[in-house]
Amino acid sequence: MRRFFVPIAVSVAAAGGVAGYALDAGGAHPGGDVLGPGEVTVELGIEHSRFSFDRLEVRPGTTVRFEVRNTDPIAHELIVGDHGVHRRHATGTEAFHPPVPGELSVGPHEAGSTTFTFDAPGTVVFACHLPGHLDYGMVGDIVITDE
Ligand SMILES: [Cu+2]
Repeated sequence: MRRFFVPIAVSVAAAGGVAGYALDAGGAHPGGDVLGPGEVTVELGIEHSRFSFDRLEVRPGTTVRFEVRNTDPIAHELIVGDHGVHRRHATGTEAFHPPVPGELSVGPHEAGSTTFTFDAPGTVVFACHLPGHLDYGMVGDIVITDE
């Protein structure tokens, strides 16, 4: 039996060189598209303590603006970065992360955005480090392609 991942809502708006991608629940990125380079906007939903996707592919030199919408009645966060960043947050006590690129706290039923630039090919992890959330599955990969 074959399984298909169908993004529920994918919209691409090319205006001034900025592409907007809306991703919805289902765990897939839109049709295997590789985003970038340049500035792109990605909608990242959080529902039932899950991110709306767990993998994103971008080209080197892509600045992603993550529009995070938390529809849960509890707080979450988005932390994007290398292993050192995640190690620090896994044991850290910072309550809020608005000012650092790639780090965002979102309260219950709140939305926010943060921007992160992906330059070198490789894999960058994004996760929520509130207690228990990563183990529950709030983690994913952003793959920077080698092209
Ligand atoms: Cu969380």
